[in-house]
Amino acid sequence: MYQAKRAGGSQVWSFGKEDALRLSHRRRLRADLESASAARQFELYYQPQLDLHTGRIFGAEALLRWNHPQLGLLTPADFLDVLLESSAYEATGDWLIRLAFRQAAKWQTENSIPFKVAVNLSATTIQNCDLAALVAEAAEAACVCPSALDIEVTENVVMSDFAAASRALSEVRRLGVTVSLDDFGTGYSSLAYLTRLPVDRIKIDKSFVQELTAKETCHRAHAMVEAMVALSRALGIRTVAEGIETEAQFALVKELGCDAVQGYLIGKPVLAARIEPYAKISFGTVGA
Ligand code: G
Ligand code: MN
Repeated sequence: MYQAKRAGGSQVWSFGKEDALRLSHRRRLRADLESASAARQFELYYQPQLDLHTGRIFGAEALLRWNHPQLGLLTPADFLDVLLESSAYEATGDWLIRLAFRQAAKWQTENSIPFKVAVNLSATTIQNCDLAALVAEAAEAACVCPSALDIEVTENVVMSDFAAASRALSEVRRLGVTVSLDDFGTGYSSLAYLTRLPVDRIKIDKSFVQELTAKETCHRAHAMVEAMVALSRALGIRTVAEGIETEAQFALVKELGCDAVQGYLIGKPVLAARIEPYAKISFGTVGA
């Protein structure tokens, strides 16, 4: 029934072998999630973010991974829908925010430079808790300034309750936290809300970056990225290009005026211990 509804409604869906497999896989993940946090199977991987004006790594995005004992390392794409329905503690913004601040504090102290950690928050976290109180308390506990945190939200998260999301995000921005709009251009992308939303950066989705270097789509993607950069600049918002995998993509987004980049070319998501050297090096030569 749900499958038929998802397909637009007013139609018939016959339940087959594949549906049974999909459902039993979901049921298994849901059951395994119950013990995953107690067993400390959740981990944060960090992917470096490079400032194109200074050539320095200024921070990293924290990405959730589930180290499943039988299925191996799972990314949110494999389990996020199940996780959002469950009460697994690690998935909550609370755990993410505290860990991000502790990690940022550690990097800042070791390297004596400002270093930001970005976290991806769900609609539930933004709407159902006192985000500003949580952020203030977690920053203090980690002995670090709230500005060490960047909160990434998708357009869909914002649009699910625009008023609640913009209120919560305005409050944390007053503390010094920055806000990034993730996967920009793939969700609702209403230009009207962009002017009203309290954001500091937009993250240009990796699909646009990939299209920049594909023959059939490069002209269209070029125009899209150029327009996103121009619009952001006019609104005082910075741009981060995601999913940079090649030198050609790096050169193009730099030429188009993006402020920062993230992607496999700069660095893959890695465990905290393996990202430490990034904080010390300058990327003046990448794409030069
Ligand atoms: O939704 P968001 O853009 O935050 O998704 C980040 C995901 O994209 C992560 O799971 C990460 O592993 C993946 N990712 C990061 N850099 C690259 C890249 O250069 N290319 C591709 N294809 N995926 C990437
Ligand atoms: Mn993100």
